[in-house]
Amino acid sequence: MVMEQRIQQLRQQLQKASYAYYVLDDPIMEDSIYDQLYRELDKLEQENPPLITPDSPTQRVGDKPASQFISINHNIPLYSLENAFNLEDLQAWEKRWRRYTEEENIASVEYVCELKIDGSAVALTYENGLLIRGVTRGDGTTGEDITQNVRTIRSIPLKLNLDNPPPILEVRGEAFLPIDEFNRINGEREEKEEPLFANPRNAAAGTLRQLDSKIVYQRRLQFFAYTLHLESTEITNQWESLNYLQNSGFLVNPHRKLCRSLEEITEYFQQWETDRKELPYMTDGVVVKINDYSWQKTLGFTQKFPRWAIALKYPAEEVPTTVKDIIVNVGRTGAVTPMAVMEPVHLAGTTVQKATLHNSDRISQLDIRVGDTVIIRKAGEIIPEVVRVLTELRPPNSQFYQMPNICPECNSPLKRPPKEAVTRCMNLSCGAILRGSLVHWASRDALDIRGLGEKIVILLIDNGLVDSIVDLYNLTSEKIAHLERMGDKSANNLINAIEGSKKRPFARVLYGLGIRYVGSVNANLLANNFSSIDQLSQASFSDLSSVYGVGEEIAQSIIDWFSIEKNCDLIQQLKEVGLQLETTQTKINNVDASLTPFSKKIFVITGTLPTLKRNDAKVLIVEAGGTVTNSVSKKTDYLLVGESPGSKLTQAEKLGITKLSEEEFLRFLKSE
Ligand code: 1X8
Repeated sequence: MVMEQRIQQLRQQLQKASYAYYVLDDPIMEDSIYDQLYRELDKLEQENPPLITPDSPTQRVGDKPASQFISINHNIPLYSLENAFNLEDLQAWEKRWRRYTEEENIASVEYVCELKIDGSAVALTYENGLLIRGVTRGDGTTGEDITQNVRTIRSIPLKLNLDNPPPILEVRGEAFLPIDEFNRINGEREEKEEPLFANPRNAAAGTLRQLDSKIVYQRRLQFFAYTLHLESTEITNQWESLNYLQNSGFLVNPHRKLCRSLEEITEYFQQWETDRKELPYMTDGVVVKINDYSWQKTLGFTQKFPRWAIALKYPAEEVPTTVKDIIVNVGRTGAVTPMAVMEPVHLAGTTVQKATLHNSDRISQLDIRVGDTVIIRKAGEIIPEVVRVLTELRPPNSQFYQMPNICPECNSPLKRPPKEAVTRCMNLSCGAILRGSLVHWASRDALDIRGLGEKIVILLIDNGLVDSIVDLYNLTSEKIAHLERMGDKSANNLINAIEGSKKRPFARVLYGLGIRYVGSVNANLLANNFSSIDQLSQASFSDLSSVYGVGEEIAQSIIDWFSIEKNCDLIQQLKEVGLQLETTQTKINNVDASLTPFSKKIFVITGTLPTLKRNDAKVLIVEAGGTVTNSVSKKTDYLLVGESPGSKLTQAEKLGITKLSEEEFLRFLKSE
């Protein structure tokens, strides 16, 4: 074969394989074969430099680093999008654009919904089908020429896959780093003790502005195309333009949807609120565009935004802020938790100013200091945590933080048991432990004493009225009515609420005691298996750990708890004031738990239940004599399925396990 032909053939084969791999995500060639063909092409080209063309697969990496980037004016500005945070914002947007149009017959408007990729916007220009330029968004009017770098992105075609390419075609899209790739890069940087990137978006933006395209090539950026600018075409709407981009060889996000109403948009938005967590790249919202180009033209732009599009954002789950102070909090178990006090920021729908640092190991790992800029994240539902310190922004002369070695509450020495991560105050009379124990005792899932929150607990302790849980039951309205912000009415209500707590079943009391590892589910398990506190206190390690669901750790913790005299005294006193310390049979509508349909049944829960919190569902199951486990196996009897179920559903279906919706589950519970 003539050499020129072989070169052509190699290029085509490599191009096709690369497209299959990076765009279609459906490889057609072994890596080793690709490498072999690539080397052959590279060699032929090196031997015949005049035959090298810019669209050759070997030409993705430039041979020398740029010394600087050149500013380029965008032919068409890159607008940013107006943000909406909820349905009302979306409705307001719709009202606004409708007012802009004269036509009456706009009932049949179409919207295109696309995922909003959390990356860096890039504009690409193709001349006669060849990529000639890539420019950053910059300020929207002027950006930087990063052509060398965008050429390294394998999902950007160097040559369009069109038979008759237009003289000029402009594409906008988002360059981004897949989460895996981001982690890999940060892992390497950590090893080399280089500063870490705060998130994939910063990493992508930083990478695009790398002067050395070899480094960019190693960082495997990707690109989703989402806007097409093309003169004189048959394309009349956004939906068609996305398909055109896809056919031209671009990676276009597959999760797009044509919607005909705000309800459909809301549904798409809500679906992706959970599903986006499974995506291999970061998204921060949904972009809604009016489909029809003629409508877009009619509506035009404001100073800043297109009127025909809006970004519906998901609440931020990771945000930066600065550390004003580092304090320690002593919990009801004596566990000392270091906390960062920060400049208040908006995070996942609330304003936060404290974040947990977990323990002293974590502090050393983070090397967090007062004055640092940090990234915080909502962990689960409750307290945010510090994920990362941006050491490159650290002010000079900052001090390494060391955990105190005496309790900030009671000045007794703190201890860290050899194998544990947690530092503890060992003083059982520590004020923080008393305060925490009382708040926990009164909490909803425990004795549910309405009106007894942290503030009132502190008030009672400070006034010398309460020094133990049992003291609550010796309070009278007369003793408390004179306290600050109290008054006769609140005093009476509180006393009644405390009195009412005597009716709570044994399992709740057990949970309220705050024994380590005895959460509400375990408390129910224990109460179902040991009919009184006396039985429980006398149970041996093997009695305890043989209860299904009670592990050795829990068993040991219970034994330890009862070995403390003060705790046994407390139980005695609680009995005397009239709390329920034995099972009056755990009953659901007066049925013995061992006879309910769920007795001894093993449940797994998946997805979000429409009304019940997951923990409430667990308690209901356990109260009915069942057990809840985390993973589906042959032993599982029922799968309780909520919205957006995970892989557990697939697994359960494979094993033929009975599925229950929340409604069916509740009906079942009631019917027996
Ligand atoms: C920004 C983004 C858009 C899209 C996805 N991700 C983004 N970050 C999209 O349209 N699919 S549009 C856009 C903009 O116009 N500023």
